[in-house]
Amino acid sequence: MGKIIENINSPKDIKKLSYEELEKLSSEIRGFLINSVSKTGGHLASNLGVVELTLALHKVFNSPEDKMVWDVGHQAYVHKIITGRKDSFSTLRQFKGLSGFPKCKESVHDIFETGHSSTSISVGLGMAMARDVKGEDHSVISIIGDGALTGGMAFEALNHAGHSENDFIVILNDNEMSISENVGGLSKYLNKLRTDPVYFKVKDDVEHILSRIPAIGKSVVKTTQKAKDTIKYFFVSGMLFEELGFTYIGPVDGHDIKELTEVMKRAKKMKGPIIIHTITKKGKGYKYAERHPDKFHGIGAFDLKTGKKVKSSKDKTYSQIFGETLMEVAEQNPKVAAITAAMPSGTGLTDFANKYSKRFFDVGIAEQHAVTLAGGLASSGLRPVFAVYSTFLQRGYDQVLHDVCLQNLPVVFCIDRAGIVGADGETHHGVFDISFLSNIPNLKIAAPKDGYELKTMIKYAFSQNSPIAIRYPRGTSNNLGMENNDGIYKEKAEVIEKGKDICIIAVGKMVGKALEVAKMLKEANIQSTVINARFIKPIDEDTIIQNIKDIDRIITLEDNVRAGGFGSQILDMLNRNAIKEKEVKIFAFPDEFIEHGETELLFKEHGLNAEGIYRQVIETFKL
Ligand SMILES: Cc1ncc(C[n+]2csc(CCOP(=O)(O)OP(=O)(O)O)c2C)c(N)n1
Repeated sequence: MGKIIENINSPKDIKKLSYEELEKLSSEIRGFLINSVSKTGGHLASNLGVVELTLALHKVFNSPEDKMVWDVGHQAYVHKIITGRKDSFSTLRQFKGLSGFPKCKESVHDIFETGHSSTSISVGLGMAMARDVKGEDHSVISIIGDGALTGGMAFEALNHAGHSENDFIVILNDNEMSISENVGGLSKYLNKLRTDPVYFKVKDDVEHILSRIPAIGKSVVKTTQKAKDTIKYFFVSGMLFEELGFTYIGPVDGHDIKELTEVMKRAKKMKGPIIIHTITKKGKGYKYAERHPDKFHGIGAFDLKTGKKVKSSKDKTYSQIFGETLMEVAEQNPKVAAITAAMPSGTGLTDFANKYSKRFFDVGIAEQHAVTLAGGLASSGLRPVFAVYSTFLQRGYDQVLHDVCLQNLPVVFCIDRAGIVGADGETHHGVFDISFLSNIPNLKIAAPKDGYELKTMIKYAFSQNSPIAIRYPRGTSNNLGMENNDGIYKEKAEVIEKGKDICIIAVGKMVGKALEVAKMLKEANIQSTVINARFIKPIDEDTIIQNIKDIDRIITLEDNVRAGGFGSQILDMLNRNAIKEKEVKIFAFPDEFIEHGETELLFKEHGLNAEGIYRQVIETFKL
């Protein structure tokens, strides 16, 4: 017998299948996912956990008329497989290939774009409200994980939705995991719902339940006894979601397609906001992912048989260097505390969390809270560092400004994954932080050219008594071999090479590229001055002005967008200092969202690789 998956090209193909066939399809999809992601890399564990859930959704609801909104969107692979994209999976997360997140341009079944967490309830409620304003008739279902539910936006939306009259379904996919183990009071509460027998008690108030089901309500109430047998999920008075105004259904076994389907069918007919609490296992069906769901949350290509990563570099990542340096700093200073928003391992904080558990705070996916918490800690004499990916700090912008910088509090922001991040794409590139942080008074911003410099910058940061951000990229640190970093404590730029024809001023990772460009120029008999800015704020004006005095051509290199970036600040510096008659060319990412793909490829695509920069320098300056 052929495989069922081979004939699945649209949600219509799911509807015809029996429960037994759907179960068989679930295991085929798991096989497909494991095999495919082992080659391309991707978010494996989360997707293995939602196979039955996604099949049940597409069996009961009619996408795209009914709207399915995936939170974060990293778990939408099964949805992609079912909605006609199975054959593109070999291109997953590659340049011009299938995105790892919902993308409207890919399919009519992807109805809202995501990548950052905790947005789905707001989006879904908005869609339900729009439907009702327009007098349309369809379902809206938001699918949110227990990790994503720790985000403030999700609470704000629950609070609003619970008191709206709109029919709207939230499916809570509870696997007890964020990337790492989930944290917080809500997580404990969900655990109680899952395991405490009190909550399993069948409430006698069947009439109440049934009255919420229009059309069939009254007649079924008459056969209460029968209904008691068929309706297994009941409202528990006094429980959180009910108090908020939701009808709670659960907990439901998220791997039992029949059970899921029945519950969804019922929810589809019910009025008002409904929350279905499903219990799933992250990584289900692949033993390595079940054992280490955190490692298989997002993984590069791996060996199917051993579960081991195919590419593993011996060089240290910037995150590791951050983690190690923080251990040194924390050992000497008991006031140093570390905060993460659900990313302890990604940001390099695992050792700190183990050794200094009292001064380590995982706040859940709550970047806004994390920043203000840091403000509170700092105002009370601790020395907090918030280690966060650049893209997720976007969530905490006002908090950085209002709760930290306004009061000049000594919070260290270690901004990981700054610049281009590669396969996660548009929603994850950290190409805005220079722009959105540079305009905040009191905040200093530094960017190391390599891992060695990062180490010194972290130590310098803790010697300051004001807020400071250090931005560094994803991946391994390319130690450039210049190990005299004394200038960092004086906030000085570093002049690496001196030449008369052109001055290259670069920040962070781009210093490596500046050196490559300088080498290529030298081969063409063009001599470069190369300056590693080190500080984006305050810019070391003295060093830069001194070194551009006799050079007419300047280029700036950054892995940030052009608007409000480092280059525009150099122009501003020239303007403020009334320095005229210099020809300046800014190399930065354009005013557009950068798609997904391998990092170096994206640099090349935007003319920001060494060859591209060299070529444009020759053209621009007619050298
Ligand atoms: C604002 C924001 N912060 C952090 C992340 C990184 N992140 C991606 S998925 C995830 C965990 C999500 O957990 P959950 O919602 O339970 O989904 P699961 O993967 O367990 O299915 C985190 C922290 C993010 N996407 N968005």
